[in-house]
Amino acid sequence: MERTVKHWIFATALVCAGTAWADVEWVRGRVVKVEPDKARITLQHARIKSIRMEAMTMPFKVIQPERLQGLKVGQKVRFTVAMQDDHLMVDALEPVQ
Ligand SMILES: [Cu+2]
Repeated sequence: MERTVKHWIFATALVCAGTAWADVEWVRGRVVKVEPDKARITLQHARIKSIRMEAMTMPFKVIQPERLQGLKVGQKVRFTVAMQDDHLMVDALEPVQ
């Protein structure tokens, strides 16, 4: 858990430092935990090139919590990330086959 939090802080710091944020990048992931009441989802995600984040499992806040409806643990998804209030957040999120 602590390691996950460190990844989170590191990623946020990277983005705040001015990492290029050009194209929207769809990232592949798998649902580890869904917490709609906290607008949060934990994803095991592939590398996110745009923010130079390696593949890992970490929690994300979700801009639109309604996107979490119907998601199940173990489900494969694709998602995009965006900065909101200085936090890295999941923007679009959808199941994939
Ligand atoms: Cu990550």
